[in-house]
Amino acid sequence: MDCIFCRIIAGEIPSEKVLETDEILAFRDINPAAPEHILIVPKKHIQYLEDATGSDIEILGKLFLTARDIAKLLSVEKNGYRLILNNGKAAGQEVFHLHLHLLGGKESLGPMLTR
Ligand code: DGP
Repeated sequence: MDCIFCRIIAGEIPSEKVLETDEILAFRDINPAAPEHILIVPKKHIQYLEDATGSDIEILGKLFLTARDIAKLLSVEKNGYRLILNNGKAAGQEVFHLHLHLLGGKESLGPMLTR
């Protein structure tokens, strides 16, 4: 298995878990960009959004609902938080296993990178 997130999900590499369900594992990013920086990862290996199919609609929805639950768990939902999905090289995707980043825990997360 050469996917680092698959190895974390399998328990071969330790991680600081925040929430786990049958289908999703959420754990702290090793290199946090904010006080709360959580990676929300489907246990199913999906490399890019382009690889997701109609049968993945439920898991994609659950990623967002889990992000919402984690925001509440970490008490960042009132101040606000940012969700990021880096898809592909130009976006800086480093781990080729689809995941959401949840960033929060500071007053301002800064401007969004839209250009
Ligand atoms: P991305 O650029 O969206 O593919 O982000 C991948 C993130 O994964 C990056 O912020 C660092 C994090 N990461 C990489 N390897 C590990 C690891 O072994 N453990 C944890 N907790 N995070 C990792």
